[in-house]
Amino acid sequence: MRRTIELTQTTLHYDDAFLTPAEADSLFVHLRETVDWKQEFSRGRPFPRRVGWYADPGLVYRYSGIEHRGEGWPDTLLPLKRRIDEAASETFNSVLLNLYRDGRDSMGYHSDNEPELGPDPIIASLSLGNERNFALKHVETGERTNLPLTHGSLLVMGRGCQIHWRHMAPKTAKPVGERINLTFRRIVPG
Ligand SMILES: O=C(O)CCC(=O)C(=O)O
Ligand SMILES: [Mn+2]
Repeated sequence: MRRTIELTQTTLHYDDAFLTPAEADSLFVHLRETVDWKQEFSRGRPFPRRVGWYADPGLVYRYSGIEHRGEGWPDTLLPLKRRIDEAASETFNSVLLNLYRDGRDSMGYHSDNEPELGPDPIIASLSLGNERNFALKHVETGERTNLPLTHGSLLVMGRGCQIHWRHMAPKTAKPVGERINLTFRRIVPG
């Protein structure tokens, strides 16, 4: 079911059945096996997750001192990207993939506000595998909200979200299996 979540200064769109269970299962297995999952570091410390990245050829994306260069899309991801473009009314040209191996893997509070994304990007987030909580906190008011992201779901963070909110994927003490998250982004070329 698709629902719209109105928050202070932004809107989220969440579809818990964006992919069928069978599509989600096979995409999880495919990505787990084919992505070149990398361990990245920030200031010598390993990020608690593994990372992959695809983008249109020639695009460059930098965060936390790391640089990614686009070399095109694998055949399996291009049709999916087009479906997500349509759902989010955006033309994405890159995707960051995160592999959370267990409940100790996580991502801390941040906004996706790198300059190459332009001033107010739309970000679409596809989740596969184990359900994990997604937490948001308003930058100015400190309001908080939580959303469990389930297998095959699509969350679209609308305009304003990267300006007024930060988000995270917290650690959990629960025994959870692997999760893969894909965030589709539009890098403004040039
Ligand atoms: O894993 C998630 O749900 C969030 C990922 C995220 O925020 C990011 O890759 O920037
Ligand atoms: Mn993010």
